[in-house]
Amino acid sequence: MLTIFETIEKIAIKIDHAIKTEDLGYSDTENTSGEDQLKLDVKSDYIVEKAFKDISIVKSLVSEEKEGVLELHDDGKYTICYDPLDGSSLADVNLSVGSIFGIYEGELKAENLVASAYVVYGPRIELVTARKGSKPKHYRAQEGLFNFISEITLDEKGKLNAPGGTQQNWSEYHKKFIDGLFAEGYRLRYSGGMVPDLHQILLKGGGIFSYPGTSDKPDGKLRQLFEVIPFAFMYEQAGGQAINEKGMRLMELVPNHPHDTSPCFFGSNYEVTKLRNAYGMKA
Ligand code: FDP
Repeated sequence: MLTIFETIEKIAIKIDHAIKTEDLGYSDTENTSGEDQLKLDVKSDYIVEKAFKDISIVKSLVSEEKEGVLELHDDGKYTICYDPLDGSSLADVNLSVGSIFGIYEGELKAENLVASAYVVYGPRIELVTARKGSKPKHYRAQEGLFNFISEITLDEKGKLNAPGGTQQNWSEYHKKFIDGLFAEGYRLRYSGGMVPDLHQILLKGGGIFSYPGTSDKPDGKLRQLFEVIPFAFMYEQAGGQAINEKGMRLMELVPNHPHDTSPCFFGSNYEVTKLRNAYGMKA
C-alpha cells in the first residue's frame, strides 16, 4: 500500500505541473458520462496510467475518463479506481481542483475498498490518505516532498453547508433541509469542486456536503467508484458519516457499472442526523 501512496505523491507533483503549464482548452473527445474532456483531463489520466503501469501489486485501473477496465498485472492485488482531475471545469477560473483514488481488493464494491486518497491542487498541493482502522492523514507538499501535518478528526457538529445540485431541481424536503441549516447559522461553502469542498469541511471540523438526487438527475451526479465511495471511507474514518438518500451507508454501495452515480451526503454526526430527520429516514 505504501508503494501505491508513494506513486500517488509522484502523480500529484506531475499533475500539478500540468495544471500550471498546459493548455486549458478542450480536447475533441468526450468521457464515458458524455462530458467534454479538457486536454488537462486527458493529460492527467495519462500521468496516472503511466505511473501505475510498472507497479506490480496493481492488478487493474478504472478511470473516470475511460470506459472499461485496464488490466495491468495478472498477479496484482488491487484495482485502483480514480478520477485524475475532478472539478477540471474550474481550472480555467483558477479555482482548486483535485484527484481522487479508491483502492479496491476483489470485486468493485464499497465494502472491498481498502484505502483511499485524494490530492487538492490549490495554492499548495495537499494529500490525504485513509486506511482501515486509522484516522485520515493529511500531508502538504514542500519542494516536491509530502510532509505529514496531522490526522483528521471531524467534530460532532460543524458550521459549513455545501449544497450541490441545481436548486431548481431539488425536492421540497431537500430545500427545507438546506434552508433549515442556514436558519441555524450554517455558512455556505461551495466552490463546485468536490475535492476542495469536502476537504474544507474535513479540515474545518465539520458540516455537510450534499449532492442529492434531483428531478433531472434522480441518481445524482457523483460517481460511486471514483468519487462517492473513496470520500465515504474518508468521512467514516474521520468519525463522520456518509449516506445516500435512503439512509444507507455509502460504504454499502454495490455499483452495477463502473460509471454509476449515487445521491450522496457526507458530514459530521449532528448534520447527518438532521438530514435523516428531514428525509424521514430510519436512524
Ligand atoms: P466537475 O463536473 O467540474 O468535474 O465530478 C463532478 C463535479 O465537478 C464535482 O467535482 C463537483 O462537486 C460537482 O461536479 C459540481 O456539480 P454542480 O456544478 O452540479 O454543482
